[in-house]
Amino acid sequence: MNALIPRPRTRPAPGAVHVPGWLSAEEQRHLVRACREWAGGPVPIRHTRLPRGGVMSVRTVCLGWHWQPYRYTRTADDVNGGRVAEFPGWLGDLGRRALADEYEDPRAGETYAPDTALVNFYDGQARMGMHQDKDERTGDPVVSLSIGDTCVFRFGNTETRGRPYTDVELASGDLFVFGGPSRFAYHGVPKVLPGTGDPATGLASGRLNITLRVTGLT
Ligand SMILES: O=C(O)CCC(=O)C(=O)O
Repeated sequence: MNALIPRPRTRPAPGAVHVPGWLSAEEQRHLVRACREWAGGPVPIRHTRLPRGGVMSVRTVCLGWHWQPYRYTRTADDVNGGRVAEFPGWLGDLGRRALADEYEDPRAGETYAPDTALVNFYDGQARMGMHQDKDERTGDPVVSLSIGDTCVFRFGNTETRGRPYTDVELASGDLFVFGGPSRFAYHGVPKVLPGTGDPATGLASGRLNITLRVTGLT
């Protein structure tokens, strides 16, 4: 990714927006430090087991609520039975700022109250298949932050895993928000481009993705 060539904001579908270079270098470093701490527990980062016996190539740790296919719980019964780390207030502030920027309206994020985050780590081989984020009980937007190696993010439609879809390169610092008519669109990560991240973020290799969501659970 050539940092000298500005990448424009795009809207791959109604309700979906990609904002390149949204996080500052310091925010990226701060998030990498925080992710490292979350990865250590109380519920450690793990490859999620799927009900049919498969194992995801991505490693995930959750905040606020623990996600396992296909539900949220307070305790990580598929890992160590522990309660996941609290969802920090500052991460909610970041989510509200993301929505305000997405809509280019300072008030747009005021009522956004994410209560869970899924922190995904991809090594160079990891992938994520096309899926919908639909275990939340609200239609509030998903805010997605990327750090480290660039990936190909496939953003599709709400009906099928197949076409039409748009492939978007998500680089370090990029923001992607999907809400409104795109909230339940299929999406996935078919490819990570190893060696494209900047080790100055604190991540020597691989890719971090953090998605903020509103579960609607109490
Ligand atoms: O890594 C990404 O950009 C997407 C992550 C994702 O789709 C998910 O956590 O559900």
